[in-house]
Amino acid sequence: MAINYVYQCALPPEITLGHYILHRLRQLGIHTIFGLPGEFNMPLLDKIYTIPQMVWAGNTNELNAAYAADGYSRIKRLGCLVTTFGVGELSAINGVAGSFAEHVGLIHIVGMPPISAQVRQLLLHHTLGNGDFKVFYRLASDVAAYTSILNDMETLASEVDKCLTIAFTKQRPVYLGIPVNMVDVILSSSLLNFPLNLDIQNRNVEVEEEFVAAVLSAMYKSQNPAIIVDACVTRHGLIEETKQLVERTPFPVFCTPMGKGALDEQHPHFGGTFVGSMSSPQVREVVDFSDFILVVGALLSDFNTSSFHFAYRAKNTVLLFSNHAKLKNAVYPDLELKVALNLILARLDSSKIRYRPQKISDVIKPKLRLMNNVPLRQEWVWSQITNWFRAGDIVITETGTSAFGINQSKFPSRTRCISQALWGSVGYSVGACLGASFAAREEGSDPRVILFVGDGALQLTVQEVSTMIRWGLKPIIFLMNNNGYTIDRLLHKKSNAGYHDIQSWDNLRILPTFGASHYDARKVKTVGDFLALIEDPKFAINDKIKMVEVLLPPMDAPPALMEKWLLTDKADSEIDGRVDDLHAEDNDAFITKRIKLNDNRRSIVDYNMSYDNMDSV
Ligand SMILES: Cc1ncc(C[n+]2csc(CCOP(=O)(O)OP(=O)(O)O)c2C)c(N)n1
Ligand SMILES: [Mg+2]
Repeated sequence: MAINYVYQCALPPEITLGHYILHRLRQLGIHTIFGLPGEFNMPLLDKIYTIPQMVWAGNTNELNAAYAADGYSRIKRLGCLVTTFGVGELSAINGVAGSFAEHVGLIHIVGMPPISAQVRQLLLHHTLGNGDFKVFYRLASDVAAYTSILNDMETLASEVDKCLTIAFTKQRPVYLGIPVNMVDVILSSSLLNFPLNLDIQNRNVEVEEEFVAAVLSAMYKSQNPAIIVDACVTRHGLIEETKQLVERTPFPVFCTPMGKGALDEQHPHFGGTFVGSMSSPQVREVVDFSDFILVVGALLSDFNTSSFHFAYRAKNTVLLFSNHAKLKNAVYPDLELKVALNLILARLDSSKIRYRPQKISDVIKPKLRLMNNVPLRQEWVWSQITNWFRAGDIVITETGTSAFGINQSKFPSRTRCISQALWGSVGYSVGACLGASFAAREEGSDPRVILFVGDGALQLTVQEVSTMIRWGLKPIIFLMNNNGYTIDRLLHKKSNAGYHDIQSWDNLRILPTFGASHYDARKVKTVGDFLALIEDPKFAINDKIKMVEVLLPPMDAPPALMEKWLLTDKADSEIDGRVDDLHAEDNDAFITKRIKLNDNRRSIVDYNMSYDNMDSV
């Protein structure tokens, strides 16, 4: 159906290809574009400034730009990254691969040398000097759902439309190369009056109906059902549909770490976070003994499942992946998540469900009140911060201990969560925080963007804090300072190895160093400091950029990670017998861990993690 976009925007009858691309992005609600300029993309960038609402973010490097576009996309369902040929695009490729792995919609536009230079195989700068202008395009193709170079005059507009449609509907990166001489080719603006068709194509209705009938029949019969919500629900914008599923079935529902933010965790059916064998006993009790499990938006990565340690007893497991589905052993290729979920809702007759709800135990442990002078520890910090979150927040965590800590929290309704748990590229969260902050600002309600980043991770991508300041963005950054790479210290037994150390920075000076004049920077060391912080109503307002340096012990981690450490050590000790004494006691408020190693190269770790001054309220 035609719309009157050209009239609304007072566009001339003819526009350039560059304008066409940017207007298409604008029609999808994409107003911020990330990347760096280069001579092969500047004619395109010039046009951004001519279109109302469009913003060129201008990042400090292409890797951060890719992370930012990914973070933006996780809120808006599409991100746009523009880089220059060779040097720019290769710097971005780690971030783009992350978007590919994690099903994030991204359009990566690469400004290429003019076609004439390519045909003559000139030894241009940014080439490998061998006349091969397609080498980077080929490299990109393994981490893209679709790749295209705009060099055919006949198909320019349709090719742009195809790229955007695939990126949006498949939620994967698409690579779009534009030779610089093509950017000003003239097109009819009336093409913009025909909106992109974002409906799922090539559906097989018979197969879909057969699948959904089988799913529902298993669901109706089930005595011990469970629903697990995973990462791809948010990617495909299916939060509302998932909510309906939760409302219309009485089943207990769980999220995976990557699915956090896709569910209303305050809903009475919410049972907690499912992390395979690392889940809490209450969660395992339900999930491990289910006879019907429906995983919505499945990604099932190692981190989501505690390295694939999950013991569904389900006779009937239904996995709704992004672009296909699985029922028991049968695979339904090309059955899109959106289609499958909507059809389940359309055909669901709740009166046929046999299961009668049982009480779900609360996942959050009671608050612990500690003496004010007690030094901070992760378990306590994460249990407190959960009470500080509020509806609408966008919470971002980094690969490292914070990705585990966040699973301890129970979010208020409508909290959104960003983490890159599958790809796990350290430093991602800082770029993603920039992207999410732009997306948040575009929402109008200006939700809080809260970042938890490790001291190690920050050092990889810290420059992007400067872009936040440049644009007056106001994230609240918790810098978890534990003197280096704690997660690696725990997961690898050589906890004292020098390669886990980092240069310590004067972190409170980061914001002013990057030019912030209106900011809040503080350090918290003790329980008292932290309580004062989260009880301060002024601190809770996102009126300026804030950084809180949270000082934590180098060998401390959230309980789930400590348990993983313990399990790994135990397994290792069984293999090589080098651990003389491994002993752990664990109750709610007290963990003691003692490890003696008989390897002379390592010092004895005698690590007592108990809180001496702890008393429960
Ligand atoms: C790009 C990249 N390089 C290296 C790694 C390996 N790695 C995983 S976690 C980590 C350290 C994170 O340290 P920090 O941010 O301080 O978090 P902590 O665990 O101390 O809370 C490293 C280096 C990675 N995942 N990604
Ligand atoms: Mg650290």
